[in-house]
Amino acid sequence: MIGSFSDRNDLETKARLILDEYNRQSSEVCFKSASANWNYAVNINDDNEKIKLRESLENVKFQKESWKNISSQFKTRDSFKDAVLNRMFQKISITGMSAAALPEERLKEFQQIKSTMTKIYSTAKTCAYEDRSRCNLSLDPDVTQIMKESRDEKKLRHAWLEWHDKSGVEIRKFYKPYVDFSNEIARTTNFSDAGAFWLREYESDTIKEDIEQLWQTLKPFYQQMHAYVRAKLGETYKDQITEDGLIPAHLLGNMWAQSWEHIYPLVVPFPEKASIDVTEQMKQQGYTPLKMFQISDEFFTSLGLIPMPPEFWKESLLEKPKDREVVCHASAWDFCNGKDFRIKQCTVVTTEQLVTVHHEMGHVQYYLQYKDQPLVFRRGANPGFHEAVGDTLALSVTTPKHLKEIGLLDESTPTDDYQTSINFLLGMALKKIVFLPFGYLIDKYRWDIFDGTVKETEYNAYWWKLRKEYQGVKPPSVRTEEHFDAGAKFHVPADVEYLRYFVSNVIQFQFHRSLCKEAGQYDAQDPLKPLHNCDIYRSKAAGAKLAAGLAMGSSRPWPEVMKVMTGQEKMDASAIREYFKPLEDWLVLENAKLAQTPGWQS
Ligand code: X8Z
Ligand code: ZN
Repeated sequence: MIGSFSDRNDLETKARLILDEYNRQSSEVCFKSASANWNYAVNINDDNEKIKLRESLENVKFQKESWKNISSQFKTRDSFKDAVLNRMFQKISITGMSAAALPEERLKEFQQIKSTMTKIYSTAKTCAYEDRSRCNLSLDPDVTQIMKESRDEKKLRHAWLEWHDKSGVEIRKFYKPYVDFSNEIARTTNFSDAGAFWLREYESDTIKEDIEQLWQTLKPFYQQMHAYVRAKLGETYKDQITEDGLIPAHLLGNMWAQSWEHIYPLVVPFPEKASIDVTEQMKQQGYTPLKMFQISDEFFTSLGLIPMPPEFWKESLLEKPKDREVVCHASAWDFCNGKDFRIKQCTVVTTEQLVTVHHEMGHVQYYLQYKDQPLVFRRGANPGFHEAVGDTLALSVTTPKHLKEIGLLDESTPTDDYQTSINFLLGMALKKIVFLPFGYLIDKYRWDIFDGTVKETEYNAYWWKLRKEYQGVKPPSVRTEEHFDAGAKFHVPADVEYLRYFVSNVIQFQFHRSLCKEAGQYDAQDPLKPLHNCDIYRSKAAGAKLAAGLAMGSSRPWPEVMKVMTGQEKMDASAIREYFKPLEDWLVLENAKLAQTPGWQS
């Protein structure tokens, strides 16, 4: 007995040594591959693409070899006494097995397919509505701006169709091979398909059911928003709203109809009351992208969180360069060396992008908080946690109270009255509530492709089936199987799981509620301290609570991390419902007045 006990201790000591070495080496390999990826993303050209592909191949090879080596020494990998060791082994084994799934030549092919899809997406150009021979419009900022600002139905339709033709259509032929490769890797790693492989990060057998239940809880509210916006849009676009009750997807201020905040002026409940779009103020005050990041950094540090290091300010790319192609879709980078952290964002000076700045800074804050964990644990507790950090802070930043505090809203603007609150909450719901069905359907779509339910011949029909069913939107004209409209959304060609954003949209309100309590800014019993008015600015107590969860990385299952941050162990919709309660009540009455029945024919 004693002998076997000490054998086990010896084994654990040996395992720790081996993992330390693995950790050191894999951080180096990760640094090299992240650097090559970065160089390509900020300067798309053939040479940089080659280097990027070479380095990512090296990374995969390293993972494969390491796992071969480690697994040959430890047959007993699930039976260490130390739960942390077991967890590390389990994570490395998945990385190792998936790295070994494809022979080198096929792996190269897979990497190339993914790279080509992102390149098509990031470099696509569309032709102008006014002059069809001028074909130099990029998604960021040109087409995005048209979708946001134009109220000319024909121009919007043109921009929408152009983008879907120049991105999605071109990407379509690569998607089926991508699906097959992804599934092959997942299956060799003992998952049923690539959808199940993605979902492993939520560490729950009931994740799909849990998400469906959250959606069912929030769906009636979404339908009220949909009905109200549809009625209001009917006033601007008279012949566009028809019997079926579906809203044409090109009229909602955003290419994917995933956030409707830009049509706020068309749907504002009380136009004579204050609005919280402070874009004009930012411009008047000479805001620059850099200033937006500084403002965000100041908010983080006011909570006692970690300031961005000098390397961040030196190396980040905060504006779109004029002389080369870049991947404009915003992202935050961890170079795995504990020193280099960067953001890449083609920032424009708007309120919406101020929120995106906080979103990205939230990712970097997470990286900074868990930088001393072993590499395998330098991840979000689950992918939704990573997306939720910056958004949680932004819930405070965009309150009228805070905007006044930082001088973006005039002190004398009345903001505490009922009507202004409804305006404010409607603006927030145009982002947060409206996003939910979109955040859900992107992966529902891909799960059903990965598991074989949906065939290649139905890729586009199924996309629109879900868009109609969940979002209640329809395309501006007939779509066919020549099109691939899902491919016109970044995360599909870029191979990025999307459920994370749905999860984030729910849990960020749980985080907000908990931090607001901690900051003494919210009291469920006190009508003068509603959740939507809370600003945690300068609360060291709130910051400490957040940091305690972030610093854990993925070293523990996420319910434990959530418990540290909120006292709750489950995702639940009560916080988001509570935040929006006055608006939901108002919408029900308003829709009745407008004789609007929520719902549509899908
Ligand atoms: O992709 C992003 C971030 C980078 S993680 C800019 N977001 C999703 C999107 O743009 O579709 C943030 C909100 C949802
Ligand atoms: Zn993000």
